[in-house]
Amino acid sequence: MTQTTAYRTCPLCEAGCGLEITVSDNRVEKIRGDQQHPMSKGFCCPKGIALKDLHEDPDRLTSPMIRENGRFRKADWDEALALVEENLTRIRRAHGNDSVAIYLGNPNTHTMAGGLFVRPMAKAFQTKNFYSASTVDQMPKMAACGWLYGHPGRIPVPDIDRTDLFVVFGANPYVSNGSLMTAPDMPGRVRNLQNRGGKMIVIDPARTRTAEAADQHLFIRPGTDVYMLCAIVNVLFDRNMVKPGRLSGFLDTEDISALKDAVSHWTPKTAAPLCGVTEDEITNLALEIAQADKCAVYGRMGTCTAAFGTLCSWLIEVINILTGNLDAKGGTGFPKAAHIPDGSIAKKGFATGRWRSRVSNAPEVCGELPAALMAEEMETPGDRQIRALVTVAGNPVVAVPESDRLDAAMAGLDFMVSVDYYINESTRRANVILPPAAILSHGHYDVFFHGLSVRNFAAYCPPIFEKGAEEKDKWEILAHLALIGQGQGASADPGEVADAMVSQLAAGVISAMGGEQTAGVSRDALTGMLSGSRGPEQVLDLLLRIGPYGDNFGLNPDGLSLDKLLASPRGVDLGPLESWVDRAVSNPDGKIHLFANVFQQAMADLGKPDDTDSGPGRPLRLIGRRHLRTNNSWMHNIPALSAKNPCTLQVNPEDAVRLGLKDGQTAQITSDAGIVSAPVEITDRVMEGVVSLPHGWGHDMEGMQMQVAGANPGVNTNRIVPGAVDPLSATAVLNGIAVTVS
Ligand SMILES: Nc1nc2c(c(=O)[nH]1)N[C@H]1C(S)=C(S)[C@@H](COP(=O)(O)OP(=O)(O)OC[C@H]3O[C@@H](n4cnc5c(=O)[nH]c(N)nc54)[C@H](O)[C@@H]3O)O[C@H]1N2
Ligand SMILES: Nc1nc2c(c(=O)[nH]1)N[C@H]1C(S)=C(S)[C@@H](COP(=O)(O)OP(=O)(O)OC[C@H]3O[C@@H](n4cnc5c(=O)[nH]c(N)nc54)[C@H](O)[C@@H]3O)O[C@H]1N2
Ligand code: SF4
Ligand SMILES: [Mo]
Repeated sequence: MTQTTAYRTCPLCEAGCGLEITVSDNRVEKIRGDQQHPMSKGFCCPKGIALKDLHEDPDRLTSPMIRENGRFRKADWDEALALVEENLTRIRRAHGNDSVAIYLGNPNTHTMAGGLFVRPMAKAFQTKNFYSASTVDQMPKMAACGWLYGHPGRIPVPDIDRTDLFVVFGANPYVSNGSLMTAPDMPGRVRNLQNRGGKMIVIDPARTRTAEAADQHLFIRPGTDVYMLCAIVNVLFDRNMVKPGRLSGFLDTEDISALKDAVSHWTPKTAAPLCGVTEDEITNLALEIAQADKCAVYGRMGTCTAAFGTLCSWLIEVINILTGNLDAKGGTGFPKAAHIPDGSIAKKGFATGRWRSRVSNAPEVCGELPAALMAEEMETPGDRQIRALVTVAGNPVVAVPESDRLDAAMAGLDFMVSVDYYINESTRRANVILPPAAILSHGHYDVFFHGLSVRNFAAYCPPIFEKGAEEKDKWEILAHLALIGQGQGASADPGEVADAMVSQLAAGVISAMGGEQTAGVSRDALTGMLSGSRGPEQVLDLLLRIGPYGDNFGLNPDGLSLDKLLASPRGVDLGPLESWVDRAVSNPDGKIHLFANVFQQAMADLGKPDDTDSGPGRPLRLIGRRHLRTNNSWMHNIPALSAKNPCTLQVNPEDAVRLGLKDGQTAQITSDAGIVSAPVEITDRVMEGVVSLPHGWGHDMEGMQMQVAGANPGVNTNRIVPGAVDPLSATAVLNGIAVTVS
């Protein structure tokens, strides 16, 4: 028996823990946290361990599937890809590019192929009907940072390891393991913070595990963070505690005074009754933030996907800026990813609404239209109507509001192709499913999350298993789709897409060096120097070598390259966050745009406190929650993860008495969008007036082939989430939904 040990970044969530994987006879024997991993130091969660079960899941597809007469049958790649080509080409010819929609799911961000090859695929189809999980997730943060710092990818992360005060609005990193913040082992990191005399304060309508570990927890009424954040800014001005320090040079004084005016009527006194907290609690929070030597204010799903998501995300940045904590040690900082060359972000500034959705006229944001409005674009006849759908690593029927409506609209499509491992709620609607080779059979580098890490870090893990002769890597599938979109056909060589990327990048490098003559190297010579296999490895090698830590093709011999990363299988620690705001900010004038016009308008629209209903008799507010053993919708097929994982409606004891609900009873939850039922769990973990139901459930739909998940289906909360979107970021409001419970 041959036994080997492989080191690998867990690709399931943003923490990116280092795993130590023991392999015997071409099978995973054991997975555990890698004690010597520079970032996670042995930490991992049950999902990481379950990668073995995922790899071996009998329901995971290993060959393409074609649906005929309502049933799926196995097919070979040639047949499946030819069918995709025939249909997508036919539909585009007849109805134009926008008739084919693309929806990208969350796991794209966790694969190298998703990070590098989605773009050529999307470009090839030239469709304005481009959607992703971002508009049910982090788009508000991207838009806010886009307007502030000039680029939606310039997202500051908390310098959690060096801060004194960590303020968390609407996030539960003890369970989610952190988002827009790669920081494995949050419990350990927070313990270190507390041991060095620091504090964590959590603002959340639920007493989550993060809230429980905090030094202070404030219950807040869902959807009202915007008022509390305005009031905090107000206190900073009122008490003369606006001290941006060295950031002053990047700020416009007119912006600062306009901001002061805009928050003038949002005092702790006016905000407190709306938020369900006391005036003193808001004032004290503002004072603590201002007085802390080093403070990081952070917000996630509970601020992004509740009412006013973009305003909240912007206000959080504003607080970090006004207190001088942005780009400061122990505050928040811009990570520096090893594969993103310093000058590669054009200083063009940020804009949205370059095109609009056809039916509701919602703006494009970062090239995307709101996923919450996909159904109406499918249903409504006319020019640009969606007639075909390509999904890649996504489960929109579960992830997106108004699920029943979307499911019905998808059933009416002319054609659908899904790149996915499972026949689930969404892919059951596909005509063709193209499954990538297993996760452990492709190379991994965190294209997105190295740019969101609380320490600069880089790791590349080569495939552990060779993929089968009949399998395709996800990048190959995306490249095939790109070639189909470009009109080159299903049988064209996917490697050409990779070669074209490498060649284009090389041309860019040479032109940045003043052209072939000055650089003294041709494009072919440069690409001839690359190591790694044809495909993502070569692309990565090139990016690493010209990146901020790169070897610059020999000019900086100690620098990074693919070979360097291969020689350090646990990854390379590149040090704590640096201060580089002068280069990170990508607005054309080099400044931080503290109070962009869109926010001036949005603040004016926010109205005055007395415009808002704060009276009694307000409806119950529905929020979501995550569980350590879930990963959105798709890991419930793993027996070890699905067991202790309840899809219940949490109800506060006071509300339960008022509504006459008993623990374990089935309750009916009604919103403007629909009705669902779930068992009641009475708990004071949710504040009075709030009920909580997790998302990612509802695995009892006809035609699915996920046996374990189907045995414990739960209910899909998005069936009762209305399709409302935040106008600034086209992002759905998933939390704070008005409901009645009986
Ligand atoms: N175990 C596990 N981990 C995951 C995932 C998973 O499904 N399971 N999903 C991954 C993904 S895709 C993401 S995006 C991240 C998300 O990571 P997080 O944002 O950290 O996770 P959530 O549990 O959604 O936390 C949102 C919190 O906001 C609170 N909240 C709801 N409404 C409001 C409000 O109006 N105001 C405030 N202040 N709080 C509110 C909720 O009670 C909840 O505690 O997690 C990732 N990690
Ligand atoms: N009500 C409510 N709704 C929510 C949320 C919420 O908090 N509340 N959270 C939202 C958030 S943050 C997110 S990110 C979305 C998630 O929304 P989605 O990304 O659309 O859904 P997932 O459940 O993550 O499904 C991922 C799919 O990708 C497949 N898959 C996994 N790995 C791979 C891979 O490597 N390659 C390919 N091709 N396929 C793969 C899985 O089989 C699964 O079908 O849900 C959103 N929806
Ligand atoms: S915390 Fe996230 S990255 Fe770490 S083992 Fe669990 S799922 Fe994987
Ligand atoms: Mo997400």
